[in-house]
Amino acid sequence: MTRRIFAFDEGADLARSLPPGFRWGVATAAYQIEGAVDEDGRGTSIWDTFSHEPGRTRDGHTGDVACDHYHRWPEDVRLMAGLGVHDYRFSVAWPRIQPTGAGPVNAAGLDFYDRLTDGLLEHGITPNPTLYHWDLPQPLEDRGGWLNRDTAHRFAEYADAVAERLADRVGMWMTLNEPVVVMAYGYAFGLHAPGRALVLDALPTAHHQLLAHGLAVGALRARGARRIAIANHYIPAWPAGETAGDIAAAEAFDILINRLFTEPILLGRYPDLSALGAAGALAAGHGAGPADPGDLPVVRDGDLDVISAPIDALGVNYYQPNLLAAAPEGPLPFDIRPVEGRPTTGTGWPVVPEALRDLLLDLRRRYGGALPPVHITENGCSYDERLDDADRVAFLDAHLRAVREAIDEGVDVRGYYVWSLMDNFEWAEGYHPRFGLVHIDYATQRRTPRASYAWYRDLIAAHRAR
Ligand code: IFM
Repeated sequence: MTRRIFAFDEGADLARSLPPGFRWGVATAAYQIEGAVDEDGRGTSIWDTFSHEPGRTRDGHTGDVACDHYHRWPEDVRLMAGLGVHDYRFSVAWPRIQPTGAGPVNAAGLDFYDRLTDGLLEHGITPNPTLYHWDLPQPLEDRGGWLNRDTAHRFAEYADAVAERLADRVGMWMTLNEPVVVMAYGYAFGLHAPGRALVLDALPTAHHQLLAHGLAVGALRARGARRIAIANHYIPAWPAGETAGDIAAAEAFDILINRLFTEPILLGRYPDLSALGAAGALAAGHGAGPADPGDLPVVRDGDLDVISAPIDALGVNYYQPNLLAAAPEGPLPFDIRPVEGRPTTGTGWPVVPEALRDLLLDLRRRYGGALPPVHITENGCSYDERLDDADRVAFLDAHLRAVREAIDEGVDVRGYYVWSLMDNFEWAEGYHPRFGLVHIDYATQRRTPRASYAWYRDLIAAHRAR
């Protein structure tokens, strides 16, 4: 018997209450679903390297085969068509397009995304690619990865190559997925590829990713891109208690995780990093990259103008809030504590839909007229339920209601993507967490829609019919 965490009513009233033009989608990412890591000239990415190193992922899982989407994409597109979604957010694997991260384009790699794009359009689904969802070509990492400013320029070149082929058919581009996770998990704490543990010395990776975003916006516009966004990860920061220390800890976390990747883009300036003890981290001599002389500042004249080039939408990925307590002795001024008293998902994450509403209201309050329309570019949950996933239905229903409340209070939210269409490779957790509307039997690659798939399909149909 599955436990329902919220009451829900099949979603009809929810569908009726969302604005008529609201767009429905599902999201995935290349390394998490494609497999075929050695096919058609694809180069090696940092996730190939990392997942093959002993002890890096749970049970040594890798993305070598994943959901075999590279071969089975027509079936996956049919599944999306069955849902009735308007939009599909997928990511393009940089190592398929430029196997070494620079230089000549691998036509076979582009051909794959070309076929996928046309296949989506034939089913009435708008292709919305993300250019970078964490699979950096390994040769670029060997030259410093996101610590190296040059990676931003290579990214713009890659963006240009993809846009040259696809820009006539793409609805909305997303430059980067969750640059904060790349900085924190990849370079500060070594939990993700490339496995560096630099703590605050990872901060230059924030600037270089933001610069890559800005340069890519220019490259995409030059190729006639219609709409451009970035998909940022937001974690509402809740103080663990009422002490000044806990409140300051939550503020420091908020700066590092949420504001650092939003303000340069929307306001053209960095938040004050002194609360992190990192006031000079983006100045001279802080890891501007192996190719750069160490006395050059990380942030150079004109960078913020590039980074703040106008975008058409802000992508918001939301999963859970964090509780922060003061940590006077630690390398960072906060400790992350568990949020108590809430139901949790299969990955143990607290289920807090109202934090999504509050986050959207905060974005509007904070950035006012500088906030472009918002798309919820990821929201979803992992549960162990095989097919009768009532908990996932309840989760999605509650989070969509929170989005609706934010819309009712005036936030311009235009669409929502469920993470994820199907179960997939959940990074360091391997295939254990299951986030899909569609269940994958990894032994046979059989796809089976869950109850949540039917619920989402009916919700979309009810909304489209209104
Ligand atoms: O699977 C990830 C995705 O790649 C990025 N956002 C969070 C998801 C769930 O952890």
